[in-house]
Amino acid sequence: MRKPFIVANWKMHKNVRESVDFVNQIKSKLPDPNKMEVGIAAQAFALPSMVEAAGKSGLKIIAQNAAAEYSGPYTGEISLRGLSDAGVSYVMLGHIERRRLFGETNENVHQKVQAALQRGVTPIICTDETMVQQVVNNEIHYVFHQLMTVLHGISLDQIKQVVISYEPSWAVGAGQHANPTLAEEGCRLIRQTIAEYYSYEIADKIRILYGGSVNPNNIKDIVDKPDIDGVLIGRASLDLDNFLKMISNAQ
Ligand code: 3PY
Repeated sequence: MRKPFIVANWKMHKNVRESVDFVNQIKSKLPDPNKMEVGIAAQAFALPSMVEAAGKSGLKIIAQNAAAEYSGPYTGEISLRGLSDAGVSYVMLGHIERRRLFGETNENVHQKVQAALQRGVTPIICTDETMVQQVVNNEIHYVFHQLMTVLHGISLDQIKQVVISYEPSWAVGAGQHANPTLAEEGCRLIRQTIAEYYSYEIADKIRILYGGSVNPNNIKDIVDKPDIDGVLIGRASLDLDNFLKMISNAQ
């Protein structure tokens, strides 16, 4: 059984106080951690205080990015060593906004994934595609290519540890709509890719999340799809009551 994973992606929102307050308020209201995992991807400066506030509640504190390099002259980068020392358990890598706005390539993401695995921080590998690629050109190879470049050289033992997300650009951002059927198609394609490249057994165990315009009204339809094991939630996760409602609706 793949345990559902509900992840808030706060992007560049909330300061340390707001982030810690949120953790303090949510930590006693989490679902049974044996049945569902909940995480928050927050800004790097807030992560250590959030880890401390989360304590043993089971809430996962997640970084939104990290550098591939261990340490050195990389001004402004976030080190995996620092994240690991701070008790951060997951790191999102290759989010569509990192790729589109900051020019991250599949090769960059590949190096970061390898570095995260070496440092013991579990990568949430983000893949994406555009509406044109998905619907008009029927380019099913786009996500396949993206995934294969990122996973190149990742061993059987390592792949078991990763989480993958599928965030089509046609659903990410303000005013867009999620389409549970297309979301399932994308996640199924990713699972098939893992099955062909690794094995059916691994594909059956790996968690694949969907991200893009998830809200309290559509979350149940999305997580009920057979190949979708959870969600990444943008804007709708910033408000505590809304996020709690989504966690409850997803169960
Ligand atoms: C969104 O839903 O906007 C996201 O980017 C989730 O990661």
